[in-house]
Amino acid sequence: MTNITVHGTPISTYVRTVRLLLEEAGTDYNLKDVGILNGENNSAEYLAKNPFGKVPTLEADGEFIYETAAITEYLDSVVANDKFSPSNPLSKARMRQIMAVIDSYFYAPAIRTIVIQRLIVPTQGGKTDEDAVKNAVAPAKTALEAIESLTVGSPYLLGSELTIADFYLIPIFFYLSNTPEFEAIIADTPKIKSWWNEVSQLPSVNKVCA
Ligand SMILES: N[C@@H](CCC(=O)N[C@@H](CS)C(=O)NCC(=O)O)C(=O)O
Repeated sequence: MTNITVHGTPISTYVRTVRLLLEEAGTDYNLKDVGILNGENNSAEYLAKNPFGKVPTLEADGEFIYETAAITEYLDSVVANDKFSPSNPLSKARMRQIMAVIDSYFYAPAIRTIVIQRLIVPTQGGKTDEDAVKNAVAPAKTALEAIESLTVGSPYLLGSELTIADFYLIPIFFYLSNTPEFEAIIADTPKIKSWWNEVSQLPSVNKVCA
């Protein structure tokens, strides 16, 4: 059995992506907190594991792996018998497209701007940058509509089975759904709307994200 430690703070969406896979696989793991609000992710000790100072980093039997796509695909093979990757080549390509769209086009407007400005900045004594939030809605909407066109959406993004694509989008939705911008962003994505109603009820989501 692989000995698994996830290095990263529990509030991180990408850490939650990895943990959702582990929870759904029913695998035991350790979570080693690495704070991103207090700069612990840029300590020499952590940079030795991940030179970019991003969380998560996976430690598996003494090997360190960073980048969530690499981590989740590795874990899927090692602990879940590839249960969370479609065997059909086209569906697998769709899964990878959704992961890449999230990384490249959705995460920045949705989390780095809207969620951070609306949910984090005020709790740290700052003031929400309303212009930045306003300007992030259109790119977030464009990215989500691209994801909508790649999904089956019932009950999960790629059909009857959970895949890594679901684990990528769920943690972002968990935060974004608590912002006033959410309704505008999902206004033209009916499949993703019903997907969210379904997946937000999963016990693993409650355990990892709530
Ligand atoms: N490309 C990385 C991105 C990970 C990432 O952006 N993690 C965020 C937390 S959700 C982080 O480490 N932020 C801290 C920082 O940028 O200083 C991956 O796929 O793992």
